[in-house]
Amino acid sequence: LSAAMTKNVIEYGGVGDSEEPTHHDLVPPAVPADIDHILLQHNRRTLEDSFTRSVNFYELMNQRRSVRFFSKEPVSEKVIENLIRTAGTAPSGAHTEPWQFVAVRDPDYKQKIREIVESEEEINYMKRMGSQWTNDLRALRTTHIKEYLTDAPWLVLVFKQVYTPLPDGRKRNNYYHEISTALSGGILLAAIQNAGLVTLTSTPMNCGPALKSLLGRPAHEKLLLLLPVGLPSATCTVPNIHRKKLNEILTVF
Ligand code: IYR
Repeated sequence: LSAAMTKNVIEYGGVGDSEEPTHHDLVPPAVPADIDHILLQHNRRTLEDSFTRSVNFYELMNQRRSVRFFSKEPVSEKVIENLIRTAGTAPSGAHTEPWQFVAVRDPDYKQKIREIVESEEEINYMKRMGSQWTNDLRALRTTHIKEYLTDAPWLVLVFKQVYTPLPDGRKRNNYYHEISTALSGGILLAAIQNAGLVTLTSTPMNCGPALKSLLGRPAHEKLLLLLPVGLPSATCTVPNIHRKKLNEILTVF
């Protein structure tokens, strides 16, 4: 994310009135101002190779489905580490890298997460979502019961860091923390698909505070996504839905 972000400099001062923030008021940036610039590493592809790779990647990603029925088969921690490394390659506002991933394999933690999510989702379905929303979801056949939360070998929780606390007690504002972390989530979905694994992009409503406290996450983090990661169960089904055609999603000038 490189677009104009300079306007926020003023917000640091916190001195109000017409006083300009001084250098003394500025918290240090995530990247030091005197960092050197180096030559870009770039693998140039032939036009043919570029085309082939674009088709192949599309075909891989077009097979991604949101999966709600998981096998209990394990997935190695090394694979999870590589998926998170990949998610961490996402671009971020001012290179603040405002994300934190919590990977849960421990069955007791998974059980507690399931209890928190199911009890909130029961209220979501009964009261908070309302009849329009629950009706819009009927085709998906979802309910507040979430067996995948204890069946999947891993639950990956994606937290966005709204600010970064500095050792001196001040806070560094994380520009675009939501979209930066959402982009890392998208890259994580691609990495999961590429590894031959499946996930469900879930955003548990009203569960953030209880899950944060269960996992001991600090005040500056907010839960963005909860992804069960693993393999589909032998009897896994998905709704027979289709994607929009290219001409419905692309306009070219
Ligand atoms: N969070 C609930 C409900 C739900 C909401 C949407 I939007 C979905 O696309 C699917 C489900 C649940 O996980 O069941």
